[in-house]
Amino acid sequence: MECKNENVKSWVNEVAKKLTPDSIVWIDGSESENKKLSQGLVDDGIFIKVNEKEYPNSYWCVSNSNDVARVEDKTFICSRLKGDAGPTNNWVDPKEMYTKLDSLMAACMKGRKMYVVPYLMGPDGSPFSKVGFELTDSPYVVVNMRVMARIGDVALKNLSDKSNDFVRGVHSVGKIDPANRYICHFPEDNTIISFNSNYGGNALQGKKCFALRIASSLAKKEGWLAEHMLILGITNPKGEKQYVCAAFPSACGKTNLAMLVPPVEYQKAGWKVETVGDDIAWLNFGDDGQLYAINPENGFFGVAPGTSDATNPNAMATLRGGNTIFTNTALDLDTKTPWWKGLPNMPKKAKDWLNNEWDPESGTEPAHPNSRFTTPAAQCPSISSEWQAPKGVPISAIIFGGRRARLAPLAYESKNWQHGTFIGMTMASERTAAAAGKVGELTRDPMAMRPFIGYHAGDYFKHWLDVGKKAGAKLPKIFHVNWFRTDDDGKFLWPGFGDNMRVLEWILGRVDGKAGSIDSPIGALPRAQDLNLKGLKLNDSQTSQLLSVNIADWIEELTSQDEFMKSIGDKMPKELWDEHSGLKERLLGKHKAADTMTQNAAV
Ligand code: OXD
Ligand code: MN
Repeated sequence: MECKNENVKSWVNEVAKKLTPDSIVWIDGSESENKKLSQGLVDDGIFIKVNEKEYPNSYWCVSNSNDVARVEDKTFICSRLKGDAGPTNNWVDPKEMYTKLDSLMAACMKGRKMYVVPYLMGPDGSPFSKVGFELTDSPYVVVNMRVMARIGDVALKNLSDKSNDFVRGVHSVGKIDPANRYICHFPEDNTIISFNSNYGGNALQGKKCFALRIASSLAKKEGWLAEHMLILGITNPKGEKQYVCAAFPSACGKTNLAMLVPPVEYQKAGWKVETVGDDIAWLNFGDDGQLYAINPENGFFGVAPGTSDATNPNAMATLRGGNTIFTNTALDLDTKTPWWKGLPNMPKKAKDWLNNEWDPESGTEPAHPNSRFTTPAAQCPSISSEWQAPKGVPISAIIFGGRRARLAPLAYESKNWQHGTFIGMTMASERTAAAAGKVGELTRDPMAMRPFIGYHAGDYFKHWLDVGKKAGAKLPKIFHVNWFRTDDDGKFLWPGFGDNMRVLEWILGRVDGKAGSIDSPIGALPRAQDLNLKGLKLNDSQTSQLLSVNIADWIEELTSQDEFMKSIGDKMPKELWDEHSGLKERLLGKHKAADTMTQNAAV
């Protein structure tokens, strides 16, 4: 299909004049084109085809040691006013950044092909889907974009010939020079330019750059929400199906929750869990006043370490469906299969993630901690029949979560949308050994969106409050969960994984008005009798610790919340300061009553 849109064609020519590629290749998204590009990567020594029986039509990719993750210090929101980018973003004046990039990127595609990748974020034919174009000199980006977005003809079909409503994206791997790496967003021009990185989160522009940063800014203007949330469908034994969205910072088990396998007793009783999305949700109001979510993506760019048949069989089955690209993993040379930490059978003979021969005696890890797979969502055994529904799926509950060893109870419910927004805004997680920095240190990550809010965070919180004020809105209930509470010996109290189903059941019970709870200063908590704990080996003390609020700890938490809220400045909405004061009053009231612990009444 030929692109007939003159706005697109003239922009492509303009970019080509500056970057001077040898040729321009329009991507159609076909199978034959994909084969040719993948074979080209094999011929160049960048891809190795892996074991066809284990992972059909799949490739292992050689990595670059300086290009393995998103680079927040090199990520910019270039709005005309600095105040529109706010305190959580790096900012440079757009004119200055365009000039800098023009000079840095001049003729950077000389000797290379420039691929024009038309892509669609969201299901074909959905009124909520949006079109983007990524002009890239990286065939790796093209084949990954084909998995993560709907590319080629389908995107052109969703853009009318005269439309100027598309995201303009330019990407060049340059020399993969970290000193001149830039991931730039120009929200007022719907433009993304990324240079000198080939890593997914920086280079596959449909994902974080468009579907979160640019989309969050569009969503504010247009009255919807673009969020870093998984989407899950849950069917109860009566056959009633409900959907929830959930936001978690990294290393909190988001992919596992998106592909949750319920405990056997739940399966026998008729419960069913389905995946709609694992990372991003676009939420729009339907005519009935409910929020409907679409997953703008077409695949999973999943974190491999810790993924195995034991922890996430649905993810493993998706990979075994084939058509997968493995990045930053090791390659077991005996089996010709990718390997990462958490898989059984440590390789005896392997290439490490940088394509070096790995010495099993060396004590080094052959796979990078940020090993990734890019795999088609349609292959996931738990994928929902509704995952491409053009109108999206109606959302009954929004769940925020974090990793808090002591503070947050297993689950609690907000009083209303404003209080729920406050709970999302104060989300935080403790650092694990997997990331650089001090273990246990608290990172504030509002709505799990801190690196992805494409404008001023204070305006983003205000937008959440405004969404809640929409006339006729039938809003989802908002909850907070914490799977990571530990006992005094540092052992996890909650089994997690499939057993998180028990908490989901309580959440849906609260939505339906059928499950009980007890009030606490932070929100409504489940009591032991409100949760199905059958079959779990929890003693009374463990249950009590999971389902209680330690007033003294929460009073300490207020100080850290206060610090974060002040860092947002004058744009922190008054309503959220009111919520903060309300929480303080409730906690101090309890404290004065010498009641240091709001205990689960049943224990
Ligand atoms: C991701 C991320 O890759 O959140 O999804 O960093
Ligand atoms: Mn993510």
